[in-house]
Amino acid sequence: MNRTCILIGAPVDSGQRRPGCLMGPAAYRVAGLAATLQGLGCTVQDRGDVAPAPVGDVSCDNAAVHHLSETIGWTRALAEAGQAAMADGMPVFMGGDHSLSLGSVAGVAAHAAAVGRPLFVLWLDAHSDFHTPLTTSSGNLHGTPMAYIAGRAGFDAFPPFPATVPESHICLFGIRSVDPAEGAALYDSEITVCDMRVLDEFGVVVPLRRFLDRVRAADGLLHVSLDVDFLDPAIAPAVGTTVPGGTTFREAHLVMELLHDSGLVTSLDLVELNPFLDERARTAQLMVDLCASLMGRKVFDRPTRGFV
Ligand code: B3U
Ligand code: MN
Ligand code: MN
Repeated sequence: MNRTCILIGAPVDSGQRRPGCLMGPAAYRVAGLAATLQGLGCTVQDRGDVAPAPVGDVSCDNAAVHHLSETIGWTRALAEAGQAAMADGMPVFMGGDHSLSLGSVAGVAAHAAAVGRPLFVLWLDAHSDFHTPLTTSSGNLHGTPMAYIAGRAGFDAFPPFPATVPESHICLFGIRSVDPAEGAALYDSEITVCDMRVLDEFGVVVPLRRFLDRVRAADGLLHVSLDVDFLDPAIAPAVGTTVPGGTTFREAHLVMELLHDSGLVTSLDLVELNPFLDERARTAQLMVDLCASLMGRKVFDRPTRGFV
């Protein structure tokens, strides 16, 4: 794993209707993300906050969609910042709502194509975010990035996605809220869906290792997109769209620890934190601690004896 972390602030609030995610990057900085990563031996570069590229008026055939131009502006700017950061280390996109991944993953995909390596995406989320701008009924574009990444039609107003990620390279993990239009499209796809039923039955370890084995076998790059609502709302209240039955504190840390051990992660999104809804910054702190587990924080660092 590249131990130069490039922090990119993405104060995106245009992908949903509850203001507050724009405070996310500031919350991560105040919660000490940079110092935490440095404490683990990482080199950290904070590139400050990205601003959306100017985009004129754009429309689409679904009247429910809101803030389309602004979201396209973020997509352009974040794709550029993301591609540049990939050349220098491991970008950590501090969101911002999940529409930021329209740009972050576009940038990462452009880099992957340029270096000739396949890109894999692990989506840690309660939601599948598999709407297109034409199928969303909420009109919230944070429900669309996975469809953009997978190359679904309906994104005519957006920059063409640089290199579509094959469905077999995508794993949705922790899913427990899928709208009918998303479900129908997902059903017909090759995307791996580890919903909560799967995680309840098999735990997080077996399904995650299976996916990571595929990434390793293909010598792939791995982008991880961590939505706060992957976590159970009882431990992570600072999110606009809480869905009960999420992953526990220990499951979430174990996922991060397994990702660390794999050494495969090359970029990361931290999305949907709404600090205005937090309780004494506990969600921001938990997200920082999960990043620490991803970058190798261990409770007790000695080879396990007798258990594995
Ligand atoms: N699928 C719903 C709900 C949703 C998606 N992502 C979040 N919420 N965070 C929608 O509005 O597209
Ligand atoms: Mn999401
Ligand atoms: Mn979500």
